[in-house]
Amino acid sequence: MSGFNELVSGIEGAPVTLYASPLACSAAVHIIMLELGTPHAVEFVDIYTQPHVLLSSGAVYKDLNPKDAVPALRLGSGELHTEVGVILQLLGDLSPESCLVPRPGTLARYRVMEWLSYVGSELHKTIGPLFNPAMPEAAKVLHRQKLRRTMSYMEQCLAATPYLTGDAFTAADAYLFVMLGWPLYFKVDLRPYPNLTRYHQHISERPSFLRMKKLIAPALDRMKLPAFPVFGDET
Ligand SMILES: N[C@@H](CCC(=O)N[C@@H](CS)C(=O)NCC(=O)O)C(=O)O
Repeated sequence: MSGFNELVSGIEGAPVTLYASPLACSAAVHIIMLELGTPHAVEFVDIYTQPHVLLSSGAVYKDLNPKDAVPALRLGSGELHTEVGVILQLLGDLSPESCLVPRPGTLARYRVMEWLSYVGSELHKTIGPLFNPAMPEAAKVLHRQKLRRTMSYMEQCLAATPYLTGDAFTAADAYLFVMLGWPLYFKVDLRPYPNLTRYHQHISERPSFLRMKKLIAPALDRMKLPAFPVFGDET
C-alpha cells in the first residue's frame, strides 16, 4: 500500500473533491468520507436539470465527468474516479485501520465487495428507474415486485446481525442505508421489514449521517428537494 496515499493526494497535495447530489447514491460516499475524516471538498451537482450543472458555478457537469452521473471523486493528482462501489473501496483502502473496508486478501473483504455489488446491481438499479416518469407502468410493477423480493432477502440477512457483514458498520452499510431510503418515496409498506427499519434508524443516528444532513441542507433548499429519507420519519 506504500505510496497509495501520495498517489491520491497528488504531488501538489490538492484536496480531494467529491461530486455528489444530496439524495443520490453519492451520499454513501459522502457518509464514508465523513466517517474517515478524509479532508475533502464537495461539489453538489443538480442532476434534475438538463444539462446537469454544478450548483456552485453552473458549470456543465458532463464536461467534468463524461458519464454525467454522481458520484465522482477527483483525486489530488487530478484523476477522476467513478462508480460508487469502487470509490468506497478506494477510500477504505486509504484508511485500512478504519476497517470500513476490510484489507485486501481477507475473506471479509470479499463479503463487503459481495454486498457492494448486490446493493449496486439488485437494489440501486431496481429502484432508480422507478423515478423515471417515462417508464411504462407495467415495467414499474415488475420493478416493484423485484424490490419487494430484494428487501425480503435483506430483511432475513439482518435478522441475525446488526450490520450486513456482522457486528461492524462497513462501507456496504453506507451504500445500503442510502438505497433503502429511496423506497420511502414510493410509500412502500414497511410493516414486513422490521429488521430493515431498525437497521435504517440505527444508522441514521451515526454522527457521520447527522453531519451530512447538515451539510446537504443548503443544497436541498436550493434544489427544492425533500429531506433525506429515513425509516420512521415518513409522514
Ligand atoms: N454506475 C454508477 C451509477 C451512478 C448513478 O446511477 N448515479 C445517479 C444518481 S444515484 C445519477 O447521477 N443520475 C443522473 C443521471 O443519470 O442523469 C455508480 O455505481 O456509481
